[in-house]
Amino acid sequence: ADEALQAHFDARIAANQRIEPRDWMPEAYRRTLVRQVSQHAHSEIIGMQPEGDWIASAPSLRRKAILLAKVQDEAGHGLYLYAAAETLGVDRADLTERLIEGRQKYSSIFNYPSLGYADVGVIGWLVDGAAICNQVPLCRTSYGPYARAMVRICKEESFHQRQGYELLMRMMEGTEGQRAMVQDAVDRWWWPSLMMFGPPDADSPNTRRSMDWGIKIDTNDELRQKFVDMTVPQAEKLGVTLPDPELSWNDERGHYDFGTPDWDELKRVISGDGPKNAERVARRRAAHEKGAWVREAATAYAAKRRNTEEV
Ligand code: FAQ
Repeated sequence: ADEALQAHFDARIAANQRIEPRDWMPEAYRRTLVRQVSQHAHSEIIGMQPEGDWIASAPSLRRKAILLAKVQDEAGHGLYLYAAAETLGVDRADLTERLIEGRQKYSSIFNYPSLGYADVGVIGWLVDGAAICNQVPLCRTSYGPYARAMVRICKEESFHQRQGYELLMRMMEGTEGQRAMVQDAVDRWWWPSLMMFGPPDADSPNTRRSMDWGIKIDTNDELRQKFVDMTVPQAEKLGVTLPDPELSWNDERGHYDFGTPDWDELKRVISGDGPKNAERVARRRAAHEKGAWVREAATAYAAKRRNTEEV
């Protein structure tokens, strides 16, 4: 019977049909999705911190309203993705435990500090830009709930990217000092943004199988190239220099050539030893512990309502 189920699953993947929560799926497919979707959810939640640090010191009421809305969107994306993960038979509370105990990963990018307000713009431009590049193809991923979550998230993400770019355009019209702040932030975030796409293909243990299953649509290097090609003209228009002397248009390939990211740095950051790993996880843990009374109250209220309804 298992063979028939497997054959049915393989045929659906081959025909580009979606797998839904109640469909039979191989255990390894389910586990891979739990891993990717929960890491993605954790990234959104931890990803609130670098920008969240600037809400209280936004330079104007308008910028504060924009930033608050963006960070709230990230919380929404996280919750949306936890809900998608739960359709795979895992529990959100358990996933949060795994995150704050350091047993599950989240994106390396959020382990770098945001040192000035220009960082808010650069995170929107480069980090959300990289996120869109990675996530637009995932709207066609084979697992239904993840694909549908991506459609909605991408719409908001492209708005986030534009708000970042608009903020930087305004700063570039400002003083010499403001332009220097933008350039400094670009210098610090460029290479970590390229690392968001993961290790090079030759060193990516999961890509092959995830592509066979239709979970991933493109390889890490393909998406990284797409991001570079899309971003270089934006940098030119903005008037900033990307910190890579090897960056140049290659007519033969029809793509930009670019330098090699520091893969040892990516390994260090992924394994917990980045500039801000300890602080990000500690803060998430503290917020979770501080919120215990809310969860208890909500659970007690739900139980009370159930009892009243029964009577
Ligand atoms: N950071 O074999 P692969 C956002 C791990 S966007 C940390 O290539 P895979 C929006 C990988 O998990 C950011 N870990 O793995 C936002 C694996 O470890 P494991 C979130 C990384 O899965 C913007 C190992 O290395 N986006 O949050 C990283 O096939 C602004 C080997 O790697 C997503 O999660 C990394 N950069 O490909 C929010 C997108 N790269 O689990 C706030 C969905 C690799 O075996 C503000 N995810 N690893 O122990 C994906 O597309 C894939 O999971 C990849 C990795 C491409 C990230």
